[in-house]
Amino acid sequence: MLEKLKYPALRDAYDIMARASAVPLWEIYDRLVSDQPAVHGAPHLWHYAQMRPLLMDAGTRISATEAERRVIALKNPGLDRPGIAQTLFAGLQLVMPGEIATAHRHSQGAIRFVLESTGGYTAVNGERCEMRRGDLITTPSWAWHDHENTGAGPLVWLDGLDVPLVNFFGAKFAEDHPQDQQPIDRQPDDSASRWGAGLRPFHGQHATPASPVLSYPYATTRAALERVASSDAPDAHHGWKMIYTNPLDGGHILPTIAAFLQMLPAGFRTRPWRTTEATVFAVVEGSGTARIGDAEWTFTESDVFVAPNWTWIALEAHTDCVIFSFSDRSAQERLGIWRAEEN
Ligand code: GTQ
Repeated sequence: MLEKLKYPALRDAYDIMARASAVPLWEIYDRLVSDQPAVHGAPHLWHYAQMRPLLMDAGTRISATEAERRVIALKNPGLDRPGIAQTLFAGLQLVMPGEIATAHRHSQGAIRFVLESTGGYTAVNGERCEMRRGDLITTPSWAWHDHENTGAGPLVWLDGLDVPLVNFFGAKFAEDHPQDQQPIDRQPDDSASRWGAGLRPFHGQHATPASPVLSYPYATTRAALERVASSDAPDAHHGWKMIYTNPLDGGHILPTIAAFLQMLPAGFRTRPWRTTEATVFAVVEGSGTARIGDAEWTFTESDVFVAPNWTWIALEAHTDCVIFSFSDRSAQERLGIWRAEEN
């Protein structure tokens, strides 16, 4: 615990403290309180062209039922736990044609961003949310969810979960549904109709802090972004960027996780910015260069990359780009600790 001591002459006192399960704060202060954040984990990019064959191979070797969730987790090479960042878990999930991933629920909240689909859905709280490329689906804490591929090709999406945060707090719970697939007792688009059409139910209240809208289809979000882009100049740090919102309060979609969609025109280079949140990016359309801290990669469609906390981010579009991202900003804002800096 105490290696290089500031006051080696006090070693004997520290040894006695240690036997009393105590530590001198003055020896460890800089590790606990510092003028700038420590960066957790490394910037990293996972090329979809490299990850897809690993997924498809897993698809021939283990069934979705055997695996329960056939997910290849994206592990940050700078962390010793299976997260993509200190606060976030991410993975690529595969469901093959005709397969289901059985119904369960857990206290960790999740989002799914669809990368490949010929038909399929995630069922959440009795509603089937269709999965098409670019669609965002939320599964809030403790919501029943199961997945099914109803198409002829592989169904692949990026999972984002607040697993490290929830587990850090010691609030990890899970249970299986008694049936493989939960009963469907709601129409498709039920949640969007009740909460996302500029209307809300006349009676009753939504009880949880997560958005009651479960699905944010790409057809809608892309069209919105495109319309904004046609009338506004791109922001120097973000291009055209919008935040997926909870219609109840205009806040983020989950109490822990925020999500964003941004467009960059061909040739555009963002100015650098950094924030205390860790962010995971997934490229929906186009190609370009990402500069994250000291790392630099070219990216193309379905590539995933992570920017750790307090690390400079700059994006350059080679062609017109649409980029999805999610982060722990929602949790940080609720705790009142979120900060950003622009260069
Ligand atoms: O689909 O329920 O990537 O429970 C990790 C844990 C996905 C899921 C993950 C999960 C799920």
